[in-house]
Amino acid sequence: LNREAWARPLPLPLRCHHIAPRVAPFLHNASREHGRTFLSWFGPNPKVTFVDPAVARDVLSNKFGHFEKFKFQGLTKVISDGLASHEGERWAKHRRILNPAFHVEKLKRMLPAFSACCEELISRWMESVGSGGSYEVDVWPEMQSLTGDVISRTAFGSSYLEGRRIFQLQAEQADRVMKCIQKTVIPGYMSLPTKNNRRMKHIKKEIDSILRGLIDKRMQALKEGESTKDDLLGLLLESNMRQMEMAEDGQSSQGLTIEEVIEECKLFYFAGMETTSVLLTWTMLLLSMHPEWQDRAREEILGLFGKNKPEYEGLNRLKIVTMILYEVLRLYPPAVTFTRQTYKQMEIGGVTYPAGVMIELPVLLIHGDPSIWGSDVHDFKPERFAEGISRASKDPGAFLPFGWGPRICIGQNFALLEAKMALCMILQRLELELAPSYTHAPQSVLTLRPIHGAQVKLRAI
Ligand code: MNH
Repeated sequence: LNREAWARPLPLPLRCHHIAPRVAPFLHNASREHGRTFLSWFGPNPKVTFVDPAVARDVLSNKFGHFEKFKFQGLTKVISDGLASHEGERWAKHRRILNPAFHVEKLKRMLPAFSACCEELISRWMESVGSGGSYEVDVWPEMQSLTGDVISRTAFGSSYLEGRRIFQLQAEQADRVMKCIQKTVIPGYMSLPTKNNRRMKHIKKEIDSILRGLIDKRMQALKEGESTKDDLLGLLLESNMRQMEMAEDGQSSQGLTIEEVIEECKLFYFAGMETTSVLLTWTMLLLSMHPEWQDRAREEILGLFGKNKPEYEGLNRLKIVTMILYEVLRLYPPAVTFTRQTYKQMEIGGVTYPAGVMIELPVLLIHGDPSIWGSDVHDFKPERFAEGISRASKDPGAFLPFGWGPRICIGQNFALLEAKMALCMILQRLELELAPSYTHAPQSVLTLRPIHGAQVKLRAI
């Protein structure tokens, strides 16, 4: 793993977004040399990579239950052992409990919280900009605190402070796991008493205790007669109470244990902050690099809302902004690759694979395949989404930023709505320009991040 080489900045000017050679050099080179399907080794595991949207959909749909998520001892589970890492009945039960938290009606009711969080951020920026001036800022940490604020308020009805602390700790966990990624493949490595592992244990304890504090507060409010909030934490706790009643009656468990509730909270803090913040960051960067699209987006936004607060119906009518977000998700998918493993012997494309083979589906390469998207595949061209996702390429199912099938991202509508709200409110009041200090250095550290920051110059309009 040559992390230094990965982090080397790409040269400006940036009209071309061919980032695979830097973000995933191994995958990029292997697919050039060996084609759409190739075998490699991931620690002791054989891994087959398919740069093929049809195979990707097939594997992700998991029609015959042959695939599981790849069990990489400890990697994602360190950060959270929730919905995203469960299988079978247990997964189905958790997904059933959590789905209602993202129902359209719920999303509509979250809008005031979305706009309040954006307003706070933008007012702060406006102060720094001053009248007629400009303000240079790394928008990446700013977007992290925005999405952290949003998930804290909407899913947990809590203050931003807890979210911020949890985020810091989870980011450190992610860094530490990534730094010893090769060692963590060794069975049992995570339980050795190394300095790193001791720090990891300590972080876990602190996160758990913050979450227990949040949960206790909510439980206390319930006991004092406050009605259940129907946010994510409310649903989780309701399910926990069901669990306890059932256990008293000696029935089999229908709800979640308190440990499971805590793991789900961790997952939603992480998923809710990390992915959407990088989406918003790349969008701000790309709009700075492509001012013609920034102008078109602003024109649409001002046409629909003027300088008023965006409302739900209007946000759903945004066309240009949606096309831009899709194009950003195509070129800079926050999750660059999906992994599964065969659970039973299994045939893919005429080849039989035994159980235990790791399957890799690199979305980044699928999104960057000229035979699907055309020879302008590496250009930023939101117009390809003008007729919707299914008409954007030769293969109507080649756009997979949120995955596919039963395990498709549960938060995709939440994320898109949040991103639309934020973009509208930003572009209503500010002009974006790439700062001279910006260096283009996308790197995949769990998600696709701008590793040297996202310095943007803001100007009041
Ligand atoms: Mn999200 C699963 C991408 C925002 C919560 N998410 C996935 C998967 C992808 C993904 C890809 C499926 C991975 C796989 O099949 O291996 N998620 C995104 C992107 C964004 C995003 C690109 C934003 C942009 N995700 C969010 C938000 C939340 C969230 C916001 C929560 C508030 N995602 C999840 C959860 C899962 C998931 C939970 C696991 C679902 C499951 O396994 O059933």
